[in-house]
Amino acid sequence: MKLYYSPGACSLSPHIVLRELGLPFEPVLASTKTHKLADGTDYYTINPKGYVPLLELDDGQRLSEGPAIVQYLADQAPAKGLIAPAGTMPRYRQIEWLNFVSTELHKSYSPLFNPAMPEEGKAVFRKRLRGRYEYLNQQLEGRSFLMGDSFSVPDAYLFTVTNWAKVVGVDITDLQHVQAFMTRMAARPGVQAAMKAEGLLK
Ligand SMILES: N[C@@H](CCC(=O)N[C@@H](CS)C(=O)NCC(=O)O)C(=O)O
Repeated sequence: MKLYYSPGACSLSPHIVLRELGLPFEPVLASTKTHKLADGTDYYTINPKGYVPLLELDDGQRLSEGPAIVQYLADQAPAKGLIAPAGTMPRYRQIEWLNFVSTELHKSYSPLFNPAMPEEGKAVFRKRLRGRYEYLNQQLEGRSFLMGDSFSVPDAYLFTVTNWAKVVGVDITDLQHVQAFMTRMAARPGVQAAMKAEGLLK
């Protein structure tokens, strides 16, 4: 498999999942700024949507959208326990979290990275994110991970987007359960391996 990624972008989430699962894959850098690969290939010819992540399977099929990719990956190695079996209530809870991270967090961060967004607009999204993190802080009280005691795919996605808070000025430093979650995640070997491979850690 190939994972098209950009350092520190939302593609870090499937990257973490691949490392946690120990599946063989080739990381391929795709710039979110130039939309080109290192060899100059136009990334739009690979993913017409132009964004990362994109997973290319061994049979050549290409799968986009982070929440779909992490579920696909975790389903390849069910014994690792990163996703609940399809049709069970825990699976729907994981999809519920993936959707929350995607639509309530990830896509509220996006305007904060957009130089065309005026400061007043950014303030609206910072406030919105702060509210979502206050909810998350309550949810994480007494839990190591989103699903309870064990790490699963929505945790990789939550960790990935929450790393952006300090970059774009969303102050969540006082939310102790969110901070404890981030510390716990950062200590995982799979997370460290993905971050090192992306040049985010020495
Ligand atoms: N709906 C997509 C969104 C992915 C996305 O927002 N990717 C960003 C990086 S975090 C990107 O590649 N932006 C560059 C672009 O849109 O051209 C998903 O959930 O996978």
